[in-house]
Amino acid sequence: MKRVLLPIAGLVLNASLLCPAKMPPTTVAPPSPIQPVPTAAQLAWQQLEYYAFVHFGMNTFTNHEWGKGRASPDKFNPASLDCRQWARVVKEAGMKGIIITAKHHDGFCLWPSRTTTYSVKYSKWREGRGDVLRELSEACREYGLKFGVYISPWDRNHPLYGTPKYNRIYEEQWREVLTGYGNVFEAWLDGANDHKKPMVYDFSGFFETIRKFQPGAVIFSDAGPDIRWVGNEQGSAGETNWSTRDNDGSFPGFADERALNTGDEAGPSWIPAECDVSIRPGWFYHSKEDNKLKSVAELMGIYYSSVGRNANLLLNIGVDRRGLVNEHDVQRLMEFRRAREEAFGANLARGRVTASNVRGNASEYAGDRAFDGQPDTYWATDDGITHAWLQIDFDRAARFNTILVQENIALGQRVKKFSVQVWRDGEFKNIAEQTTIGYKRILRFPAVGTDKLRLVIEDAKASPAIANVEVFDAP
Ligand code: FUL
Repeated sequence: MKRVLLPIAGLVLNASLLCPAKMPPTTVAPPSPIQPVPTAAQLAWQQLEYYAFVHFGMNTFTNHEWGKGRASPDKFNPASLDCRQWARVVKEAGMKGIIITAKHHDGFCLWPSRTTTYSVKYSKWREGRGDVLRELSEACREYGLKFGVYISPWDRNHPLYGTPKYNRIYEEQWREVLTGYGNVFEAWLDGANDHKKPMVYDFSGFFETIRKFQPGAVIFSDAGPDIRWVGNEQGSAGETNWSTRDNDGSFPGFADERALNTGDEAGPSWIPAECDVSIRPGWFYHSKEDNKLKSVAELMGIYYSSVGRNANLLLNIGVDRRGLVNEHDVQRLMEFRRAREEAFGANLARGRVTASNVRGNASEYAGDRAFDGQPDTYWATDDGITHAWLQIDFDRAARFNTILVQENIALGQRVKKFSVQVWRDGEFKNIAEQTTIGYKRILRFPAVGTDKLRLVIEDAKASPAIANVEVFDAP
């Protein structure tokens, strides 16, 4: 049999190669984007989905969360610091990058800054010649990870803190870090301030400085400008989560947490949400918390309420006094990775795809484009069609409890309301209903067995553009 089939297959292949122009080139224009849309940097950032936060510094050695900036620099002395171990662990955990506390509120700098006498340069560690940012940025490059930095504006050590001159010191710290260590994907800052010595921060000056030295980086704070805080430290984005935001009147340290959690449907700026949450009770490593790490079930819950709700997940992990990701954290990270692989390893969405409407009846916008595994192709409807369905008739009856849906956000976030229906007893029945989709939405529901599934777009700001649909039977 084989000998007969092979030449025939070869013939078919050759024939199709000889007449590649069978399909007429389409003249159907893509849907117009609805404003606002993400910048290239925001789009690339969103695709990272999951990356690590590392709180490491003087607090690691003094057992504090908010050091006062008075501990001797000599206290900072990681005996066996190995940033390549961090990178290896993070990579194996399926995370895409690392954001490090280059300076936390205590003011201690992990690089030999010229702006202060409170840094690695003044510690005994490696006779003052160590530079954590150097090692980490190099390790990230080696392992193909993104490198990001958090520099706290609040500085409890710097003598000029509280005076306008400190704003320039802080900008200089950003300049040093953003010009000394290669590409930085995310510049992270909060609005933390000293109540006894309040500081009037020049945030627009800070943002300008960051833009000047790393124009490709996204800037995170509770008020953007590029990425917004999600409004809590539990890793939970709103069920409704717009990447659009009305940012007027908010600045770092002063923003409405409820609005940050959901975004604003009519918001004029594209500022998607990031969920920062720690795998441990605290942000810095404390050995007494070694048995208090979040369980795999808790981490999965966090994943569903962050990545599964159109936000990125910035998970903080424990680097201990040796300068290594602690064993407890390593183990939990790997268990979490396996749990995600089990949940999302086998996409069951295989079958014949139809749609209630296809843009210009063109194959390039047909329903099957949402099932082809290509993030750049998508199902789209004609202009003005904001209620439409996409149906898959499974090759084999499927049993599932999870659906993953993605919009093509390069065209803006469009869907306002959608539902999931399955064919049962001769009709389509609703099994789930939600509001926004955005870059990624994952819905869970009690397991159903069926041979037909419909994704119904109930309402949208403009004709929907659905890039991907996957279906899972997650444990
Ligand atoms: C907050 C800080 O006050 C906490 O210590 C921690 O660094 C958290 C991620 O951000 O603003």
